[in-house]
Amino acid sequence: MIHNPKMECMGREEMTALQSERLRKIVKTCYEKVPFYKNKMDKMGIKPEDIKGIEDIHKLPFTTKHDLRDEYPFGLQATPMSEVRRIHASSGTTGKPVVDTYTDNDIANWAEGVARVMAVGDIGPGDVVQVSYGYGLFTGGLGAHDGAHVRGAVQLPTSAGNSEKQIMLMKDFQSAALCCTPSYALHLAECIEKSDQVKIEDMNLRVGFFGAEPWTEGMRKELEAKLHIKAIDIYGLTEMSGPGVGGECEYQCGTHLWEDMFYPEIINPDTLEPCKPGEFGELVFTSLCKEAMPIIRYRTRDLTRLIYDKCKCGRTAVRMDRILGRSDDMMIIRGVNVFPSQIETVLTEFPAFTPQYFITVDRKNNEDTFDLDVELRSEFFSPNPSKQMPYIKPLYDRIVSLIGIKPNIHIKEPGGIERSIGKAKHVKDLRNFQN
Ligand code: DLL
Repeated sequence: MIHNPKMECMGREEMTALQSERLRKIVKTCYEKVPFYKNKMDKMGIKPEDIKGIEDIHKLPFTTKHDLRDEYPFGLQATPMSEVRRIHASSGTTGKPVVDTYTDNDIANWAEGVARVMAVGDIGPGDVVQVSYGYGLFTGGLGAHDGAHVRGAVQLPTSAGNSEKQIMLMKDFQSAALCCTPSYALHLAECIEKSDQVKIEDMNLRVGFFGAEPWTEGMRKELEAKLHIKAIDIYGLTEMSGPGVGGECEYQCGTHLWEDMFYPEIINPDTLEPCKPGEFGELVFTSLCKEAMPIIRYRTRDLTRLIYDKCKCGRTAVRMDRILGRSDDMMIIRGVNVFPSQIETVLTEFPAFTPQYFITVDRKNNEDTFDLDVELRSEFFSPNPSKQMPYIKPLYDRIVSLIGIKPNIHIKEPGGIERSIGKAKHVKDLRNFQN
């Protein structure tokens, strides 16, 4: 079901005109109300009148996470606090959190973006939407909550954690949708499998809205098979309000971005020049409707590409490919670029392994070391190392051929790798003590 056919299926010309009108307005607001943008634009010799339409967007300055931290907490706010109704923040690994603030309209637009994704699962009145993203400063919980509200569904604010209770409520309240990180969804699926009290057949789940971290097609297959659902990818970031910047349609062939609200660009992260259509690069967003804290050309660090081909679902909103990883997640090991998601992709090719993994990178005798903890499923596990060898060898060969580095593989017992209730942590890099 399409939530907002007018916006989601708008013709390209009309969309460009709408984006242009919204861009002109947001640039004027930023210039007049946010000294940070006025200074940047003055330095570049750009005035709001120079921005005639969306085709001029490349004349505008970028905004980085670093800028947001420098302007902490409210330096980028364009409205007085009396118009702000909510504050969210995302905790980075270091330093001050990134803050976003919202007017009433901002909250309504944000909820609309999430509702568009939930409509893909036909979520509506009578459907219990179990929101197992964390509630709090993190945008996942309240974002999914408000989206379910717009769809007229029943909001079940379980928040993250307490898995046994999540499962009990999922069964007793007959939740139709589960919203959480894909890694937590997998953990819940494993708990259901192990449980003597509940079986997946007792559940009424039909769809999951999973996001907040990169995940793979293999992980999708696993979640769909274990939870008997359709697993839909939902994307977003705090700087652009939160979840619901875009989401997959029922064909699961890329994430439709809600271009009427968030204008996407793909740039080469080294040269900062636009990439050719279809080329992989860094995703950049301009929030076209945000009132409290509009952001121009935000460098997300997410690496992906845009797909402009027509989609079977009828939506014209541009699609983005799965997020390959974040440029700041990329590890360089013995000179080779490695993304954690590549390991997940390989693992899901091997039925004996769960998709759980943990990477430890270190440097010994001036050489990078790459240790990979993986988990065998209970039916394949044996504590006897010689019985593990037949599983290690093909996995090792596949990683070497695909990624080009030789891992030291360590087999853990089922459940031996720590599970997370929110975004999963997959890497410890001891070389610079930053991760
Ligand atoms: O993770 C918002 C969100 C909540 C999205 C719930 C989806 C569901 P942040 O904490 O600011 O916001 O983190 C944003 O998470 O730049 C991506 O690197 C990553 N991310 C979010 N969704 C996806 C996804 C929320 N579907 C950062 N696939 C983003 C891959 C994702 N990465």
